[in-house]
Amino acid sequence: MDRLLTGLQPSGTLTIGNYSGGINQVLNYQKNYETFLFVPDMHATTVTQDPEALRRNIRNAVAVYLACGVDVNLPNMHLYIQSENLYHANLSWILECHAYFGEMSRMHQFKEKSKKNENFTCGLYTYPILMASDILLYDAKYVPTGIDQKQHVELARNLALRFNNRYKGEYFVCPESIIPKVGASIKDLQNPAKKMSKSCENPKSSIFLLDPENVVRKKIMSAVTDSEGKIYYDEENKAGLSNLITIYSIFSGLSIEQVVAKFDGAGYGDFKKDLANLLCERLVVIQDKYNQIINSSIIDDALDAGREFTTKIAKEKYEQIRKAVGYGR
Ligand code: ATP
Ligand code: LTN
Repeated sequence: MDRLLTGLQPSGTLTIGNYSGGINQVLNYQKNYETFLFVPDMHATTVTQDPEALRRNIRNAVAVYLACGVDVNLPNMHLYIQSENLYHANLSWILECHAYFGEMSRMHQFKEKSKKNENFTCGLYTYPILMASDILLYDAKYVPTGIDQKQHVELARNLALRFNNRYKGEYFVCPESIIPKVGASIKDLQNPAKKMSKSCENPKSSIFLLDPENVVRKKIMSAVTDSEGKIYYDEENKAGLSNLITIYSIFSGLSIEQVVAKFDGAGYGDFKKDLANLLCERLVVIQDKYNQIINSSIIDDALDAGREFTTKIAKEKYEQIRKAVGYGR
């Protein structure tokens, strides 16, 4: 089985964007790949976090993965927390010493996030290297994410190739992105020029997987569209409506064309009501499961097993790399 690896930052409650780019892909692939699914808590601290809230968000994220259908009973599923395995940070340092300042300065997400706060941290700058370490430690071949992470996976590829060339060996597997054809970037409901994000300040912009039904309905009904009143897909000229069509497609399993055909001749109001019903139906099931799981031992049992398994693999890889570089005696 090839290895597939992904993680979602516990920087807040997960959104339907995170579902589309991250969780839904894991659900589609989990039976056919050896899956490494983790909570990148060290990534979350690239911006300021309240420790109690961070701890809550970590557990909450794991419960949401499971509630969505991630199956920890599969023998090929490994679920773990990044900071519980010290090798992620250790390998990251070695990779930092092989990454160039110039290439790091070109990272889109850093450029965007550093604009928000003039006191941004060095961690925000080097975080894609930690992400490369997360991937390369486990020889992951495939990395499913939304489109916003594609450039970071590209960096991981470059670092793998550079390291292999420099130390003349097949030390790292060169990873590939898997980006979904539909839903690679779910947009902000109030400003469809931006991607939906869990840490966005305007709560009307994002739908969280744990939002109550009435809140979901309100957010969908107040989502920005256009004044044409005709339902069809056009990302450029009808970004708001096209985003809602995309969300419908993801949660119904229908293609974009099928969604457009289904609502041919309908008004925006009716389409939005239907979309809200669809989302609520799916989210209620996730939330029921979430409530059953959040205080159960399933979470810790899965995380303990995941930590034990992945630490062994990471240690082996790290020792090999450390030796190649010439560290120690
Ligand atoms: P933050 O607001 O803290 O930056 P985020 O909501 O942007 O967080 P991440 O934790 O950075 O999300 O992303 C987790 C996964 O979800 C990644 O694979 C990312 O590509 C995907 N993802 C995030 N936002 C979207 C989106 N709007 N549409 C599709 N995929 C997304
Ligand atoms: N940077 C990612 C989260 C992340 C990740 C990873 C995703 C950390 N390490 C390794 C895939 C593979 C983000 O979503 N912001």
